[in-house]
Amino acid sequence: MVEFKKRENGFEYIEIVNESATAKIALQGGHIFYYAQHDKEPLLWLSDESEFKLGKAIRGGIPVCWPWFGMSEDDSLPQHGFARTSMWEFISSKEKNSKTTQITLKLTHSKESLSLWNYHFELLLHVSISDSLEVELKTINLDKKEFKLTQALHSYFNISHIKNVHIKGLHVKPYFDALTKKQCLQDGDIYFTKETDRVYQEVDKPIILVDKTRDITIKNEGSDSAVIWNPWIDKCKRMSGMSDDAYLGFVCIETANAFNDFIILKPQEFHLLKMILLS
Ligand code: TA6
Repeated sequence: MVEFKKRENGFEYIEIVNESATAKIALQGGHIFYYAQHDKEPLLWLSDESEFKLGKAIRGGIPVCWPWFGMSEDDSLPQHGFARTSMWEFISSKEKNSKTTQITLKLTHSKESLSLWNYHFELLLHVSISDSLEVELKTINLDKKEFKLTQALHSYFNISHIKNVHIKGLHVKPYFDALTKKQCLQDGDIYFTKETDRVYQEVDKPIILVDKTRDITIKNEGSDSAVIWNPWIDKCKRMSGMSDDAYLGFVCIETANAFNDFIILKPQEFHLLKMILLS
């Protein structure tokens, strides 16, 4: 079943229910903000203070950070780009079988986007909802000049408690610590005891979020970098759309092309960033 719905304030989203799972995708941002297999806890964390307001990114789910990750060279531009606050166009839905539904949304250049980033483009989001969640972001350069792209599927994962989790799969990977501004090398698994904001490079195998109650496996394609983030106590209090104790309930593991894992697309070239979530 695929239904077009609106929240009380008119915020539009698509609800998908099949034999495997339920998912919800907002037209603003092409933003998957809910995914849960039936009789399981939601895979994605969603803030109970998220406003679902036009022009403001939903806090939680999978924000699409595009066409730049983090701050642009021009720091007057919005952090993490403009895709996550733009209205996307619904293109198609296909119920492949009773357990799998495929949804496609599109964002393309506009007067507004050209004023922020002067390139013609097409951005396609392909989402496959089954007993896994597959998300593919296809960037096509429709311009006459090449452009540089950084991006991330900024996934917020729902956890039992921050003290119960650790991350496997990044041992001996180099990372930039955004807090100390230092280049470091990961030693062993990642545990959370303070604010953590790191961009890992040379990512070449699945990342596993180990929780008391389940493991979540993140498989990436078209990406050599991954961001690991938890705001911890003080930053959480400063974050919009988050309660003071929100840091206890989520970890961000972001499938990215960030920092020196940037992409250069020549005219008519395309890039595929793909993430498969299994739990
Ligand atoms: O991906 C980590 C990060 O860059 C953090 O530094 C923090 O800013 C987070 O993204 C959330 O950013 P947002 O713009 O969604 O508030």
